[in-house]
Amino acid sequence: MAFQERVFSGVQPTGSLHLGNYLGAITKFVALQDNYDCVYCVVDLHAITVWQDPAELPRATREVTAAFVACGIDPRKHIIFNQSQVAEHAELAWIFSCVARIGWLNRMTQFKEKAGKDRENASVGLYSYPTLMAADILVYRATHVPVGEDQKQHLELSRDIAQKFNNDFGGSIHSHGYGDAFFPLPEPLIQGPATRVMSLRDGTKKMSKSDPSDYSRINLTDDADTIAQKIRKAKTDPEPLPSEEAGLAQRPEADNLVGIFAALAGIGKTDVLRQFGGAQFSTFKAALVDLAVAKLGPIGEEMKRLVQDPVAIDAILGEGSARARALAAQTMSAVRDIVGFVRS
Ligand code: AQP
Repeated sequence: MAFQERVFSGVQPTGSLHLGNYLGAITKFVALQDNYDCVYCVVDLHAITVWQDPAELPRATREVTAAFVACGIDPRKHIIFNQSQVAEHAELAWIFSCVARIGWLNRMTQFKEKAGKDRENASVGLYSYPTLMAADILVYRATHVPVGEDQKQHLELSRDIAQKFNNDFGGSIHSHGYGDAFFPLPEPLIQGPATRVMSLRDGTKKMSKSDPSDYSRINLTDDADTIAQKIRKAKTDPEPLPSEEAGLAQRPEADNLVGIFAALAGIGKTDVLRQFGGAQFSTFKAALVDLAVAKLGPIGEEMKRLVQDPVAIDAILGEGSARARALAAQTMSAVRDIVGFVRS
């Protein structure tokens, strides 16, 4: 069955947005708006799978919204909203938690990493996070999902859930006139030279909001001096840059910085090495500082300007939520019939 093409993705309001979120996800969100109907969500229900200070969560939610707009997503053409304003996400997540198997969730590496050794003390929400993520996507029957490499496994689980729902309820889907399949199998869009941006302090670790060292990441709101300082201090090795991409193997920090340059410049790693092969890191880092400041500086400034006006940001979220709710309500109405819930 052919589904109407639609893009969905989300970002958690859990701290400062960084270069990894920008290159791995938000730049893709911006590019896709020309060719698709897009739904972009500030996933506050996901955020509370680990403790969030209620006094801080609204600020973080508005900051992610500001980042979406400052990076170039048009809230008039596409939907920007926060997840908790559309209750259908949680409703479908419950149904999906009855479709997904415990064995599937047991294989999720992100839960193992985030729960760490203290698994018994992790929230149930952190464990069932991927079923909510499947609901986020499928409540809009979205067909394409731009994410960073770290979300690949969760996306595969979303496809498995969609497939199992279609199989389990196949007869009912058919008898209610929805053809052979109600949910599309969403395609992950994980492309480009920076699908997994690594920490500036350790090229084997993902750049992450929760890393205790602020020097491990470039935040979208960092000023030019801070960006320059963080890049100058970024860990490297003593060799000059290679001329070929193969020379980056076994050099995770060099590979990461070249990937960041390539993604910011909109070129491939090969092109970067054509320009900088044989150069010392001091030369390359100086060029990377200029590029990063030129690209991120205006975004950070615009974000700071937008968050000054929380009423305007809340209006974007309110309007986006109303549009999202209308789409989600259609899906849930059909899902209730398919599952066999009585309406009276
Ligand atoms: N380092 C990264 N490189 C490329 N893409 C990344 N993403 C996150 N980190 C990188 C992508 O950004 C989108 C939004 O991520 P999120 O905020 O919803 O969740 P996350 O992946 O848990 O982000 P963090 O920074 O790693 O947070 P913590 O520290 O809380 O775990 C997603 O598409 C993600 O792939």
